[in-house]
Amino acid sequence: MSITTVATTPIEGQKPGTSGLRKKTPVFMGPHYLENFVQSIFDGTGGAQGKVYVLGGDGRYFNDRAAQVILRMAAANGAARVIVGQGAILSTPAASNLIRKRGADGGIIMSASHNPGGPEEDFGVKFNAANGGPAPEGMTAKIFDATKALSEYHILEAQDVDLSVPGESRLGEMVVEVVDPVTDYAALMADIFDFDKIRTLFASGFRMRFDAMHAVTGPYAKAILEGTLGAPAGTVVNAVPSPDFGGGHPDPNPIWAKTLMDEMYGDSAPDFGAASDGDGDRNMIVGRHAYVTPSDSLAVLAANATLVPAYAKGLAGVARSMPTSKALDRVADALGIDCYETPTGWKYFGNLLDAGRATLCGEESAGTGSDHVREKDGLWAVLFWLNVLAERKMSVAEILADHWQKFGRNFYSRHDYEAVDSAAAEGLMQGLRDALATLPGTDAAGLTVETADEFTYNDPVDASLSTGQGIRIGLADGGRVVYRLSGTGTEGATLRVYLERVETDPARFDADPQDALAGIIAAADALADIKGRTGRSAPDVIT
Ligand code: VG1
Ligand code: CO
Repeated sequence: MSITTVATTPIEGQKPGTSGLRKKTPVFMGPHYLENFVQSIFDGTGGAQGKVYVLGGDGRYFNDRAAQVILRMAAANGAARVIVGQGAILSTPAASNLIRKRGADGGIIMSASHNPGGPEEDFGVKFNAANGGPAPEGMTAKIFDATKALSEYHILEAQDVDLSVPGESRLGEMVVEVVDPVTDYAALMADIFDFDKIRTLFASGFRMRFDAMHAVTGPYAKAILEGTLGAPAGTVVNAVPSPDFGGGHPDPNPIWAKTLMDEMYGDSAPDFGAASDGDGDRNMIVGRHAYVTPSDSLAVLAANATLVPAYAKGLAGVARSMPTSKALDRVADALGIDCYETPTGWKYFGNLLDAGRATLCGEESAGTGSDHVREKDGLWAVLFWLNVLAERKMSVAEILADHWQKFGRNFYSRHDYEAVDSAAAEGLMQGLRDALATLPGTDAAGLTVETADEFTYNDPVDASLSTGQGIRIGLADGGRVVYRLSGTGTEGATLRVYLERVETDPARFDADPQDALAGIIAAADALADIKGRTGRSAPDVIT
C-alpha cells in the first residue's frame, strides 16, 4: 500500500454552511470534490497525524463509497485510528456520543440531514470537534480557508475496508475499528431516562407510531422502542435506511411526514406519534389529534424536565436559536433560570453546554437536545416525551392545553420560499438592512413596528461575535417577524420568514396558527415586499 499525493486546485464554493458542506450528489462525486474538502478538514484543523476520528453517515446514496475515500485519506494523512459505524452508518447524535465517549479528536459525518438523497439529490459532509459538537465558526472558517489554499491531497492506494462486521483491521498504519452503531447510544439513553416507567407504559396498552422515514433512526428506534422498551412489533415503520429514503424527503414535519399525520388525526390514531430526519438529529412529536410545534415541544420538555432522572435536579439554564419562539423564555422565567438566544445552527449551543450554563436547548426546525451530547437528538426527544407521558398519565393534547393555560400560547409558523433567485433574496435582505433605522414607528399592514435590528451574537463564554444572523422586527401586540437566508439549501437561495405572536386569552388557544398569525404574515410581506422581490405569491413550505 502506498500513499499517493494528488495535485489539485481549489474548487469554488466549498464553504461550510449552517451544518457542514452540502451540495448535489453529482457535485460531491465530481473529480477531487470530496477529496479536496476532506483534505481541507485535516489541513484546517492542524493535520490528522496521530489523531483518532469517528466516521459514519446516514446511509444515503454515496455514503458507502465516500466512507472508503475518507478512510484512505485519513490513513494517508497519518491518523492513528478511525472508529466507524458498521456499514458506515451512524446517526449524528450517536456520532457525537462516540466522539465524547472515546475521547476522539473529532468526527466526520456524511449527511445532508433532511435533504433528499439519491444520485441527483443531496450529499453532505460535516466535521465535529473533540467536544462532539459541530465545528464552531472559527474552525469552519479555517477549513474554508484551507479549501482556497489547497494544492494537493493525500490518499492511500488500497482496497476497500470491510465495514460489514464489527472488529479491528488495518489500513496501512491506521487502525479501522468497526463498531455497532446502536450499542453505545442505546446505553446512553438508558442512563438518562426511566426505562422501567416507559416499559410499564407500553405494557399498559399505550400505542405509538415512530416513522423513521427510511433514514438512519430506523435501527436505533427498533432496538430501543421495540427491543428494550417492549413496544409492539410494527411500532417503528419505514425502519430500514435506504439510499434515497424511499424517494421522499426525510424531513419530520407535517408536510413530509404526512402519512404519520394522517394516521395521528384518524379515527384509530395511536396515543403518540413521532418521526426523525435523515441523520437522526431532528424530531417531530404528535399526539392523537394534537401536533406539537417544535418550539412548544422545547418549552414543554423544559417545564417537565425534572420528571426525567437525568434532569431531576433541575436545569442549569436553557437556550434556543433566535428564530425559535419565545415559549421557552416564559418557562425559564417561571423556573428562574437563564434563557440564552443564539444564532441558528447547533454549533452555537456548544460553548453554553460545555460551560454548564445550559442543560436543554432547541431550535424551531425540529431540533431539541441537551448536554448528554453536543448535537440535537431526535430519538432522545421522543424518549423524553415518553418519560413525561409515563409520569403524568395525561394525553399529549392534555399536556399541551395545560402548558398553554400556565404560560400562554406562542402562535408560531415558519414560511419558506425555496430555490429563490440568489440575487433577489440578497436584495430583499439588503433592502431590509438599509431600512432598519427608519422602520420603528412606521406602520406595516396595520401593525406598528416597535423594534428592528440585525441579530449579532456575542458568545457569553468566549466573547466571539457572530454577525448577520437574521433580521428581527418587533411589532405591536407582542408580534415578531424574523427574516434569514438558509445556510443548508443546495439550490438558489431559501428565504425563511419566521412569524410569532403570544396569545394569553384561553378562549383563543384553539385557533388555527395561520389565522392567528394573519396580521403578522401581512406585515411580514409588506415590510420586505416578498412578492415584488421574489415573484412568489405564497411560500413553498409552511411549518
Ligand atoms: C436549518 C435549520 C437550522 C438547523 C440546520 C441544520 O438551517 O433552520 O435550525 O440547525 O438546518 O439542521 P438553515 O440554515 O437551512 O435554516 V440538520 O437536521 O440539517 O443537521
Ligand atoms: Co438532521
